[in-house]
Amino acid sequence: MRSLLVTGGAGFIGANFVIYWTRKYPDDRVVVIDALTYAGNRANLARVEDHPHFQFVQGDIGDKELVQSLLVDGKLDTIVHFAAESHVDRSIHEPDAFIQTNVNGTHNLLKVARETWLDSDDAPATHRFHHVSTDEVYGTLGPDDPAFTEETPYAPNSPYAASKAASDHLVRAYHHTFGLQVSTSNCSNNYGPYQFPEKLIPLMIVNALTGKPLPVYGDGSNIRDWLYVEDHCRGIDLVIDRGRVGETYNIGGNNECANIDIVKIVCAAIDECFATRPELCAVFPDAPAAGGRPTESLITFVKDRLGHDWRYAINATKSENELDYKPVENFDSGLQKTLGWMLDNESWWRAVLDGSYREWIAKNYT
Ligand code: NAD
Ligand code: TDX
Repeated sequence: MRSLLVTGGAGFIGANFVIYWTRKYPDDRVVVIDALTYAGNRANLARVEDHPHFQFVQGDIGDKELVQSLLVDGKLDTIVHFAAESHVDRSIHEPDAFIQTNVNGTHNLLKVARETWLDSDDAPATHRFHHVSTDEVYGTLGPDDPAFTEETPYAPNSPYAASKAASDHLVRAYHHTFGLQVSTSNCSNNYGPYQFPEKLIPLMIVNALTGKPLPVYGDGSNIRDWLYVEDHCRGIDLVIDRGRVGETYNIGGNNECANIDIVKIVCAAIDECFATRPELCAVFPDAPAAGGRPTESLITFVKDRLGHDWRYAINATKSENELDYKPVENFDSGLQKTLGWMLDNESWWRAVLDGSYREWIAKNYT
């Protein structure tokens, strides 16, 4: 049995992970610490609020006393670290918060973990600090380059990627220097329920349903490797359970696709939903599909992202061989689940978009 501190558990992947973990390990304690930034949403955890071993704490991972009290008082033995500023475009406009949370925040967690788990007489028999990172630390690939392995040299290109790379190095250093029992996973682009609609797939779905342009950066040829969020959660579980301490594992979805093709697939899936569920026309009257027009008509090519990485691709052979990791979803099945969830949870994304979700939570969860 484990007692977990999940940082950033009210964000997209963190919330999916908490839902996954409490379902699979109902006897484990799960404490979430989340600062509830614009990307954090208590409503993402609604499904676990009544779980007997779940606790939510609003707070900053940079708050040393708070993190220390959670680890010590709760006798927690595992940290699963998701909390971060996570949107590349924001890191281009306002990088400071990325350094503060992703670098300094991670360092604060490592310091507290070291003091509590290595330097204290009261330490648990075993511990684990699992750090959730990204493929963006490896930089960008050309069309014929082999996919990123765990041995690919780091070459981060955006302030976001650089801040994640710095945090990965700190995690590695706390293992090498102090003996902290760490593991790191680097994964590709996630999609699925609860993703903040600033990222490509949920943004396209929301804009398509509300009749707004679908902004494709540059010529849309950039390639990403899409991973359904539950497959990512399963991968993290395997790393924590079976991964070797001090090691890094890549987690991918085996689904490379150009952005323009992803957007067209999303558009076609929406058209099909409206064709088979005519009641959607009244719910989303501004969607082109409600008027019988193709959703693709909303595609608009816009100015490219500064320093836009061209291609990411994950080689997950190490995780497959050592951990028996394999993604369950292909892009079609993952998109059906994601789109179905977005169609059924209009109130969630409308509340997130108009920033009124705090009032929405107060109304629904207190
Ligand atoms: P997200 O932006 O949806 O959620 C981040 C969460 O962290 C939010 O709930 C936010 O409130 C919280 N947070 C931010 N700053 C905090 C602080 N100082 N203290 C406490 N909580 C704070 O992000 P996500 O997409 O769920 O990503 C989770 C992790 O996975 C990140 O570390 C990210 O770098 C990594 N990752 C994400 C993807 C992806 O495709 N989304 C891919 C690879 C890796
Ligand atoms: O409106 C858009 N139009 C567009 O063409 C948006 C939001 C994105 N894009 C492009 C940029 C990227 O090539 O789509 C691709 C995906 O963009 P994002 O969803 O912003 O993801 P990306 O920049 O690839 O980073 C994501 O994957 C790695 C996550 O946001 C990171 O947190 C993760 O580490």
